[in-house]
Amino acid sequence: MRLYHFFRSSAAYRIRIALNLKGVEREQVPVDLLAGEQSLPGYREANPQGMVPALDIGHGAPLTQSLAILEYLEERFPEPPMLPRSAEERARVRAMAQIVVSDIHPLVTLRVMRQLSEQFQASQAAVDAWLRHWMHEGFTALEQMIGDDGHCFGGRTTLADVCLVPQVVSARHFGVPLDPFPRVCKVADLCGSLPAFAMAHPSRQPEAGHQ
Ligand SMILES: N[C@@H](CCC(=O)N[C@@H](CS)C(=O)NCC(=O)O)C(=O)O
Repeated sequence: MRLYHFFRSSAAYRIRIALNLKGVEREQVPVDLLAGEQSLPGYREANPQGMVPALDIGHGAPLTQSLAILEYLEERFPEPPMLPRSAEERARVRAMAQIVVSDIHPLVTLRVMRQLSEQFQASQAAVDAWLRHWMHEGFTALEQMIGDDGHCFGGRTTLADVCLVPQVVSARHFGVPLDPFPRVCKVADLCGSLPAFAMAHPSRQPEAGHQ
């Protein structure tokens, strides 16, 4: 498999974690988002949306959309599972994952920040406030939903942890205040220290030293 990623992309970080959890070997191909490589025609063949991640599975077009890729990995490599057994529990875990994937992350991506400043002349302070607002909204809901045992659900690693940890790492990178979210931080610290998560951290990617 070949993973197109950017070391600081939280969407790609989710896939690095899942591949590590499942013990899947892959080649990682960096796509420099700050240099605009995601928009080059060659890369759009891998991901027509011009985003990372994309996962080349050796046939057909590469898979895109991190949640679809995570579900694919779960189905293709069932052990260890990232989803609980019952339909109800799976729905609860997916709901938490989607707060991150669907409701926080799309509002705080690079292209949205750029659009705010370039098309709407938002100041850096305004863009920062926007980012803090949407992260705060999502983390407020998650703080209420997750347990206080260092995992989002059921005391074991799930898809929700795989999605939440990168978002907290991103929040810390951007200096978003996290004091109101002790449970969220506990998940980030406990899960983040597990080998599969730690090896996927942006600072552990080869490109990290060059940026
Ligand atoms: N919904 C997509 C979002 C992917 C996404 O937004 N990726 C970001 C990096 S975290 C990206 O490629 N951004 C490029 C840009 O904003 O120009 C997914 O989950 O895969």
